[in-house]
Amino acid sequence: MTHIIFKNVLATVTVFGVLGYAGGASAHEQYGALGKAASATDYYQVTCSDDGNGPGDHLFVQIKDLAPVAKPMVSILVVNGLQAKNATDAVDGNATGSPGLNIKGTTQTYAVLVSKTAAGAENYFFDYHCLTANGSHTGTDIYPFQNQ
Ligand SMILES: [Ca+2]
Repeated sequence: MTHIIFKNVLATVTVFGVLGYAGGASAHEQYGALGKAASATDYYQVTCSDDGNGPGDHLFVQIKDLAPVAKPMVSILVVNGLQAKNATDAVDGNATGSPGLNIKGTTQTYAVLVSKTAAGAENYFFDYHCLTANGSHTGTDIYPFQNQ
């Protein structure tokens, strides 16, 4: 069982890697770990900029709960200005991530927080992409603020 799950995680990582390469853009993929405390929260800032494709209009994110398969469910929360959106990966250790989130920005700076529902260490992966109004990829940078 563990072997099968591990293979699924590897397959997923491979698919993301191929897509990132085919897109020709630098990888906008973040791996992280949350510690045992139920309150553990990782906090990133993502900034969008015009890299020649146009100014950022919205941020796309999607999170995946990676092995170990454990009780906590992992969620991602994105805040921009006065709005916030949240998504949770409902099934740990499978090939499917959370629903994708699109957050329209009133500024070019997004707070991205990863948390979980219970005590127990967890690993996760999320991808994040600044997109223009017509959906083109544009300048995207990430800064880790807090790693718990
Ligand atoms: Ca999953």
